[in-house]
Order: sequence, then C-alpha cells, then structure tokens
Amino acid sequence: MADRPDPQAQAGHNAPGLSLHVPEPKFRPGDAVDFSHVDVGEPGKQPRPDETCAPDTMHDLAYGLVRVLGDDNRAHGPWDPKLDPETLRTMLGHMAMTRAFDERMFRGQRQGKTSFYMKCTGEEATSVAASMALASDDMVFPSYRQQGILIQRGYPLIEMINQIYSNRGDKLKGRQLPIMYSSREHSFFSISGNLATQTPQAVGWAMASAIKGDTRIAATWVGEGSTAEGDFHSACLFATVYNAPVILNVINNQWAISSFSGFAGAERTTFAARALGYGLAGLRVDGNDPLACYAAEQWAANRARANAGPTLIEFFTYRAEGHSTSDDPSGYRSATEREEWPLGDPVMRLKKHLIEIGEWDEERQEKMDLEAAEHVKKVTKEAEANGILGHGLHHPFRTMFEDVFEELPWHLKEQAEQAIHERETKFPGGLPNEGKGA
Ligand SMILES: Cc1ncc(C[n+]2csc(CCOP(=O)(O)OP(=O)(O)O)c2C)c(N)n1
Ligand SMILES: [Mg+2]
Repeated sequence: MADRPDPQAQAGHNAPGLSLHVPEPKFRPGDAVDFSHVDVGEPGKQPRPDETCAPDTMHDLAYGLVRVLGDDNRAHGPWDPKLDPETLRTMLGHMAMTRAFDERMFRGQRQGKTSFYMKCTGEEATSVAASMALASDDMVFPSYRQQGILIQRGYPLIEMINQIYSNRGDKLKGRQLPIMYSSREHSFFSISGNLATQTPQAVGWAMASAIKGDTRIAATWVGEGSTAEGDFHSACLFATVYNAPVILNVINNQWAISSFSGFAGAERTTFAARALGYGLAGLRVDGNDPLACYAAEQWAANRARANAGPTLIEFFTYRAEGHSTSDDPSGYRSATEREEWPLGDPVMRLKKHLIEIGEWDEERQEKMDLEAAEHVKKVTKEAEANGILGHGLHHPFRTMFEDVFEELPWHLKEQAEQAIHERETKFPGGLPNEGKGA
C-alpha cells in the first residue's frame, strides 16, 4: 500500500486544541437583562400562504415570527383571524380564568392543601387561543402546562381541583400526580409525566383517525426542552411519512426547569426550523399574541383537515414564573427577565386590543377578574369538602391495587395483603376519615 501523508502528523503540535462548547444562558441572577438580540420582527409583515402549500416554501415562516397585534394594540396583516368582539371577550375570559385558577391553586399548595402545582403564567394564549381554533372533539395530547385547554373546553373546575387534591372526588383515584388530568369526554388525553411521550401518541392517534376515514384531527403540546427527547423526533418522522392529520405545538418558553433553551438547540436554530428537515410545515409564532396563536393553529387545523399534512408550530413565549411549586427560579435566572421580555403579557395584550377597538374597558376587566377569582374560590371550597392533602378523605388505600388487571396476579395479591397489614399495624383503627372515600 502506498504511503499517504498522515494529516495528524502534518498538523503537528502547533494545531489549536479542540474545544467543547457548553451553552450558557445570557443572564444569571443579578445580571442586567438586555433582549435586544432577540429579533421579534414587525407585526403584520409575515405572509400567510395557502394551507396546502409545500413545506419547502415555508423557510421564512419557520425562522421569522408570525405576529398580529402591534404596539398600537391593533391587529395587522394577513394573519389577523378577524374574530368578532364576542369571541375575543370569550378568549380573554378563559385566559383570565386560567390565571385566577393558577393563583388559587399555587396558594393552595403553599397552604399544604396539595403537594404540587404548576402555573402557566404568560403562556395562557398558547393553550386557550390555540384550543379555540380547534373543534371541541379534536383529540388533544397536552403536556402539564395546558390547563387553559380544559378551561376552554368547559371541563368542570371542581374536577380539576379534586384531582389536584387527590381527594375522594378525584376521578383518577389519586393515581396521577396533581395536575395530570385526563378526560375522555373532553377529548383530552391523560397527561404523562414522562416528557414527550404524548407526541408519538398524538401522531399515532391522528394516523388511526385517517385510517378510519374519520374527520377528527389531533394536536399535541410539548415544551421546547422536551423536544430534545427521541420521542419528539420519532413523532415528526411518523407524522411526515404518513401525512398524519396532526399539529405539533412546541411551547418555547425558553426554560426547562433550570436548563435554558440552548440545551435543546436554541442557540443554533429555531424550533420551527426543525420542521423543514422533516418536510413538515413549520410556523414560528409570537406565543404572547393571542390572535397570532389562534390564526396559526387554525391554519394548521385547516391544513390537516384538507389532508394537506401535519404542521409543527413553535410558540415563542416566556415562562414568567417558576417551573412548579417545587422550583425557585431566582437561583438560576435574572429576576428582571420577565419585565424585559419584549413580547409582553398575553392577557394584557388582548385586553388592550379590545379596549382599543372600543369593545372593552378597565371597569369590565376588573369585574371579570374579580368574578373569576370569586368563582374559583367558591369551587375550591366545594372541592375541599371532598378532602385535601393529609385529611384522610382520599380513595381507600386498598384501591391502589385495583383496576389495572382484570385478575389481580398472585404477586400483587401478596403485595396488597402485606401493604394493608403493615398499614393496619402502623395505624390501628385507620387514619381519621379513612375509608370514607367513594
Ligand atoms: C423523560 C423525562 N425526563 C426528565 C423529566 C423531568 N422534567 C420534568 S419537567 C422538565 C422540564 C421540561 O421543560 P420543557 O419541555 O421546556 O417544558 P416546560 O416545563 O418549560 O413547560 C424536566 C426535565 C421528566 N419528567 N421526564
Ligand atoms: Mg420550556
């Protein structure tokens, strides 16, 4: 074999050493925040292609930002969904209710009534407005931060609170972590704590709907951090291969607990641009603009219903509060990020828009907020009668072994007997109220 020059030897010892890039967020606690590097574009400037367009024509929409509401609080451009004022007020009402609900439940956790809660503050438009653009029987596969969908679909608040309290009224019998709801009647798939599993499930459901010749489509919501999971990429591939009638909503709130979006690839490209490589339609949208959120979801739903293909939508937003009640963001990010965030607050933006077009005023807003808070308070009291954490009004202990197998296998029978025996030994006579569950 002929001798070939050895590139390593040629490079010699003077070659620069390689270095590994480890992403680092721009601002840490105490840092002054400057978001001038974030290009948010101009509202109304983005073209709105036909819903049946080819994905490879969507480059600019995957890298830009679809926006409708301007700083003048008016709607601009071809993405304006032109909703009537009554619909806009309904949208505002659902967002206000979601916020009031979050406030109360967060406080409930601090008062020891539940072990856990997660707010969606600042992200309400990405669930409420998007959900309004779907049919009520389209199947949704959300993550844990889309309580706005249930509120928009009219799921009774008391059911949500019973679940959060894991009390005797909890339809899920205390078997799910608080906030991991499920409602077949509301076409709301059970929330899973295992990140991103809902994405291939949504695609599979959409494929089945297409196989059956049904008319319902599927939509899933996944955090930007969770798109780092392999499941998300399998979902994208299956969606495009089978032209599944599905919408993949990526909620880019820029944080995954204490990890910033750079660890999911945000330093290199946009999340919407992932669509292009798969041959999916890709849209990048101002997630704090309720009109843009509605319009984008409606576009993707029309596309799916026309058998024109799946869409990946990135909603660019900001997680305004902690990840959950177990988190303290002051330990890892600058406290002023929230106020400096250039896309504002979705509830305020819709409120100001309605006022600007002469369809709303501060008095009505105050009344709406007050009524939402009062309603949540009243329903919370009703739910508390079914029990709160530690008060014993939960489903009977033995039921944790039921409903999974038609015939309980021998080893679980043994475990159940042992667990019940240990509990009776530890708490002779049971806990107060024990066994009074449904
Ligand atoms: C497979 C898996 N890995 C890790 C976790 C722990 N975990 C729960 S939430 C979360 C952050 C997710 O962030 P993101 O997807 O951006 O959603 P966000 O919380 O911002 O809505 C992590 C790492 C988990 N539940 N499942
Ligand atoms: Mg996130």
